[in-house]
Amino acid sequence: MFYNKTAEAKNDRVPPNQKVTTGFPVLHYGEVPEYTDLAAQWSFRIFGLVEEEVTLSYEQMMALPKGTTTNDIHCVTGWSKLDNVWEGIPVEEIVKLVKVKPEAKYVMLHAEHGWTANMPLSDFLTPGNLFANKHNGEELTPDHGWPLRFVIPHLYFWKSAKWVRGIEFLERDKQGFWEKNGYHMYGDPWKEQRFAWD
Ligand SMILES: Nc1nc2c(c(=O)[nH]1)N[C@H]1C(S)=C(S)[C@@H](COP(=O)(O)O)O[C@H]1N2
Ligand SMILES: [Mo]
Repeated sequence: MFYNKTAEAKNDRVPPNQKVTTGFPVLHYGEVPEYTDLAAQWSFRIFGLVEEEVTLSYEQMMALPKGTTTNDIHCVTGWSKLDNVWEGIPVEEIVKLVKVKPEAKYVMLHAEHGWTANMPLSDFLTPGNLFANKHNGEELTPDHGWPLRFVIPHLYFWKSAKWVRGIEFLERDKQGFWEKNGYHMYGDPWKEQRFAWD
């Protein structure tokens, strides 16, 4: 391969062919959801391969123990944003609420408007993943996923579902929204797993 290594490419915090930005680009398909009454319009469902499914209200969700995580965002379209601090509900606090069946090996995250993102169960359960309501000390803005978004630091940022509304446990991997549109099933930024054929 012949290409000029940029300053970023030599930096071990920035995966190949990514450029660091200091802004916070907004990227998604479809409309930003609007809520006027979260008690009436919002719930969070944990379902699929669980002994008993659970649905949480916004209030119940926010009453769960909180934690923080930091990440470097790597968007598949080529921008990276370093040193983000996220606050929210750690993945283990949510998974505690259900008994996941042993045959579950994958997770599908469900977001507003039917948007989805898939990942292996073991990646979903990685400590540091969380359901965030805050970024860098501020409540999320609607375009960045308010009231709640997932954050999975080790994969391309498209797996970090904004406006997340549910977790479905699955036996077999299934394509989520961007995966059906040609994105990679896994999405490791260090291996440049951008598209299905990468
Ligand atoms: N619900 C939903 N979540 C989504 C997306 C989307 O289209 N819908 N796009 C993903 C992509 S491709 C990226 S890069 C990030 C962008 O998050 P940001 O707008 O907060 O930067 O959200 C991810 N989560
Ligand atoms: Mo993205």
